[in-house]
Amino acid sequence: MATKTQLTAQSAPAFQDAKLEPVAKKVLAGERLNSADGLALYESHDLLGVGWLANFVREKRHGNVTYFNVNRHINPTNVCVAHCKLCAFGRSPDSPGAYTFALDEIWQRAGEGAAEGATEFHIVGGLHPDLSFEYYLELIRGLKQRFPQVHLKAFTMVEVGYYARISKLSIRDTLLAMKAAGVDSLPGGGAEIFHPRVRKIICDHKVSGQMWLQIARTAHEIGLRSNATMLYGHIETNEERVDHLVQLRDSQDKTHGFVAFIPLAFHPANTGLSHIPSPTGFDDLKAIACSRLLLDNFDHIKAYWIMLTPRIAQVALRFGANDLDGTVVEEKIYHDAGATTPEHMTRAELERLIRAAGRVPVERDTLYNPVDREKMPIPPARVSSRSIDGFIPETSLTLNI
Ligand code: V47
Repeated sequence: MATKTQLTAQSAPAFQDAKLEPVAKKVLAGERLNSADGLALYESHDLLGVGWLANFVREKRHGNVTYFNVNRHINPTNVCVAHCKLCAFGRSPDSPGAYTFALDEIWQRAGEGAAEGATEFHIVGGLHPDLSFEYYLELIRGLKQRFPQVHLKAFTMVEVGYYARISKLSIRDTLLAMKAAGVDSLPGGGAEIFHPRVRKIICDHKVSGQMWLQIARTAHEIGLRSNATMLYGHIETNEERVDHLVQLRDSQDKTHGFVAFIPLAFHPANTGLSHIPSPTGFDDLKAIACSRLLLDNFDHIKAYWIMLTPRIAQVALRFGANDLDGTVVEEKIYHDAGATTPEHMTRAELERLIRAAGRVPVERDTLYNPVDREKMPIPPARVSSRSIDGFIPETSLTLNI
């Protein structure tokens, strides 16, 4: 059963870490934190103290409500010219395991998602050297035509930057063409850590941090909202994490275009950084809590269960997160990097995790409008009835390019 929200400034705990006291004062007074406060939070070992503060802010904003969505991830290709050290998903065109889906195959996979009641397709892929911008626009047009009821959250700022380059269009015109084709919003990937020192090592050939922010700003200006992420737990310092969050917050002050923030835990297996140990549970909960506290102008902080594990993601619902993300189905980016979580969670499983944390599950669409299944064309009984055990991968209709 969901507990009543009861955190008040008066019920603040005595912090084990005295450095948290001045930060707590600001949080309880609703004041904005500065970079030094952010650093104090990241450097503190008083995880329960940091978590209490994040939960205080979370409950003030959302009470007990916790969101999830019914979505499907689609990765059109894993062929990628960027060769980022952080990534285990991208392949050279002739490498074993390289794939590129034909458009028909993408639409067929999407059709299965739509039949299961997905309200969102989350579409990201590699930077393919031979696919034209027109392929991606056709992909989107085809999805919109076939599944007009499904929100298309497609292509990261990194992909947008690449399409602009190959099509010789400005960023704005690239985004306008995507929007005209049917893109509804953009996912938050590719942000990694904005600081150039880190980017040079983990993703040297990606757009710069400043370019990522500029593309997001342009998307927001033309009416496309987006998410934002931060990849943590590799070579970045606490200062660089705080810098990343503060830059996102500054950008949000200007556009108010970011919908949700998702801290992404680095998975080192099969990457060029496989010698780095995975982030710990402590790191994961700290990442959720610090983002909730520093990003005071972001409504939603997602605990993405695929990368956190369902157990940590559930606990994160009391450390600042108010969303578990979705049913997903077929996740490749983390699983190529050694994730051992399932690739699919049913709606019932997500609701159970949320309820067991004393929260109230609310199904949402991509923009956090509550979903009323009774009013949808898909009968509620069909929604996500398959569990991971019953999941049957389709035969591959891979296009060789
Ligand atoms: O951009 C790549 C990251 C991102 C690894 O917007 C890795 O709703 C960990 O952005 N270990 C893609 N992370 C995932 C993403 C996302 C996920 C869920 C929801 C949303 C949203 C966005 O994954 C990439 C990169 O930052 N990534 N490789 C790795 N080895």
